[in-house]
Amino acid sequence: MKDKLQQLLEKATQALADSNLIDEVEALRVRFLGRKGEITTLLKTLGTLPADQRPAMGQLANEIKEKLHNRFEEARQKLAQTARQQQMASGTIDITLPGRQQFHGHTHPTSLVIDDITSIFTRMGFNIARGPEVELDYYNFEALNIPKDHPARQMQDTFYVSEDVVLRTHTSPMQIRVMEKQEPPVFVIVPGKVYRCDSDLTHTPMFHQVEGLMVDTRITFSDLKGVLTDFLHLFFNPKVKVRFRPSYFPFTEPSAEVDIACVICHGKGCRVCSHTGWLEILGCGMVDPAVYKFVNYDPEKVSGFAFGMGVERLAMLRYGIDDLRLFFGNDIRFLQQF
Ligand code: 2U9
Repeated sequence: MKDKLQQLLEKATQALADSNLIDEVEALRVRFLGRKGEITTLLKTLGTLPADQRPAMGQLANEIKEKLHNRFEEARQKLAQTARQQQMASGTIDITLPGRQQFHGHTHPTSLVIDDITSIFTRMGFNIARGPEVELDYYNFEALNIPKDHPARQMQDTFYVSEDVVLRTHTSPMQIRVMEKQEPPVFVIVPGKVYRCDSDLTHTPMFHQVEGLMVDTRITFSDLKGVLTDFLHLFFNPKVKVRFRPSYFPFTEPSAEVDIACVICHGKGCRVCSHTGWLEILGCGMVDPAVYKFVNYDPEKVSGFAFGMGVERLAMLRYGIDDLRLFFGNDIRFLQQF
């Protein structure tokens, strides 16, 4: 066995000397030292030797294995170093090449506008509330004074999850949830995603809204006009003309829509304002007393106003974006501009 071990050592050393590729060295290591390698196989017969010879032979075998292991490692390192040197000398690594460019993310214009709106209202003293996008019919419609036969509930507008669960069509259900939990005064704004079964050039099935609610004793329509006029002056510019037009919503009475003088033509009339000189910006009104009944507020004691606005529309007017689809394309060339 001693002779066989010596022969294997010599055979392996010779083979190693003849190979000058890393892969060859690895193959040799497996051939001699691997689990089924020649030396390993020989050592398995150690048990057949007379007991008094086994310790000395075991020791010799270990010495030879270690010696070989070191030789393989040495050869591998030497070849790796030579390969590296050759690669550097042949210039395949160009250390003057600029590194890969890092792409930074950009805040989406929708988020920028939501941040701006919420910042204006929080500075006025409003709190921010967020809530579920999958809502009970009760919170999305019933408690907002939208009865079962109201047009806003028809299938073409609402994504129904089941008979009494919907994707919220506005963020208003969250204001109901806030009032259920809290006594007046309530100063809250609710930004978030809303869903409507509607899709064309100017409508997407999901869009963003910011809605607001101010309820306390003695809140009047003057408060509504003051807060919303201040908001529009802060969001667009301090000089922009604002007008209130009567309107109708099931959850507010009286209701109004608010226009600003067209930011493109400044009232002269253009394509963006359909030649009216005005742009519709938000809807609002005094909360209908019927709504207070659902949250156990006493309409004789409290009053308040609510408003809602579409974020994408505001972002289009602020940044002069003329195609709604750009908001949902995730094109980095578009997003990088904000
Ligand atoms: C409660 C009571 C009343 C929220 C309101 C509007 C008017 C409105 C639209 C603007 C453009 C929706 O995104 S849009 O299509 N919203 O016109 N929203 S009043 O009224 C409320 C909300 C909650 C409890």
